[in-house]
Amino acid sequence: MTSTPTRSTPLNVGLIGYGFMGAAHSHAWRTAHRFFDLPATPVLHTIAGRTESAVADAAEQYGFARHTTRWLDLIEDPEIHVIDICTPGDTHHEIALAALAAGKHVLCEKPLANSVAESEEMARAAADAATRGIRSISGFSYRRTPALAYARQLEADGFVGEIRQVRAQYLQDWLSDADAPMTWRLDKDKAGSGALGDIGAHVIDLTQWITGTQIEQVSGTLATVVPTRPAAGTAQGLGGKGDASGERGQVTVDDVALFSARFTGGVLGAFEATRMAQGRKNAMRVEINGSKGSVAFDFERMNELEIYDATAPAGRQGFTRVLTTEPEHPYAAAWWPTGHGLGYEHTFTHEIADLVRAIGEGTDPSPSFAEALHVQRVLAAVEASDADGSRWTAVGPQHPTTEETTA
Ligand code: SOE
Repeated sequence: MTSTPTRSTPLNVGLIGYGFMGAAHSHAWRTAHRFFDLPATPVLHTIAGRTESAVADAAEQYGFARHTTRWLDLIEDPEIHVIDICTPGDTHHEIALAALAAGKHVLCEKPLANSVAESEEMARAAADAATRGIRSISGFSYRRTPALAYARQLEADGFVGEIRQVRAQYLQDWLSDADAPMTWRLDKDKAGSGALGDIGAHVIDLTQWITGTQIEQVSGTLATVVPTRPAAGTAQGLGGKGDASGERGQVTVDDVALFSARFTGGVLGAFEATRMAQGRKNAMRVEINGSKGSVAFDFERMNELEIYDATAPAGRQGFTRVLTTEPEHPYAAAWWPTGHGLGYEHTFTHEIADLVRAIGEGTDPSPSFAEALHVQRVLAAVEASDADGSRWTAVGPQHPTTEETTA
């Protein structure tokens, strides 16, 4: 897009990958401009995927006008303005560099890549592209959960006071069954790491974002609870059935990650990421304790934020359950009357609305690739700490914080 975009300006989207994230992002690209006043209208231009029959079905199901099995077609297509990367982490680096070099805006799913070195190169390329008006954002979509965006506002407004402690868990159970089959998320070459990078990355990003500080040191332990699994049969992203061969593949990533973190200023955080928490389906939990109060969130109750005001009269102190569906809460005014909650898919719609707005306004959206690079550094430090007997391990250089833009 060259001229100043207007609501009717088409923003042609090329999406790569048709799994769980491809579905969630496609829904968001179809929906964002219908609920938010945006400077352009996303157009589902082309979807790319490895298997002709599967990507043809996805194009039909998701609403893309075209499909291809060659992702470079999207990079080479002058009509496409945005590349949305919804593939496993081992492909992010190559696709993002090619897209940025071709002058395409980029949305890249998390984690940014499978290594610090790849992430550093992506962050450099994104910073350079930004000087040419090319926008990039990393897909830590949970920041756009109204309750979590509200928690960040409360923290920024001083509600919790001086931060005393951070506590974060991301609990899933889809791999508790030892016969749940192999998928790409269990292959280090594809995924980079297991629960640590897939779901631990979310709570690393969220706690840094909400507190406005960064993790400087970690001490971590990783475990692979189920070392082999039935070879992938119909296995998709988060489940499916193994094939009937009886073959079992080697799991090369962690099932459980536990780590302590020291934030800027010495605040300690306790982190847990696991796919073994039988009964916890998507319990992503963050609690920030401060000198004046606390905020606590559980994604399984995603329309609620628990707040504790330690400055309230002693007789009236206690956790309050705030239903974050009021017009005053971030993003909520775009949707339904008070009390009518939102879902997981809304976080992606908010993320894409903010990206489209940033492209139209010529600003850099957050989280940037630089912020995502710091998450990658934390992941690598946890792995290094685990390999070194869980010693405290320095994370490495900090990134310049960027102001959050929310709708
Ligand atoms: C699988 O653990 C997964 O799909 C993650 O990859 C997503 O980032 C998270 O939003 C839901 O769970």
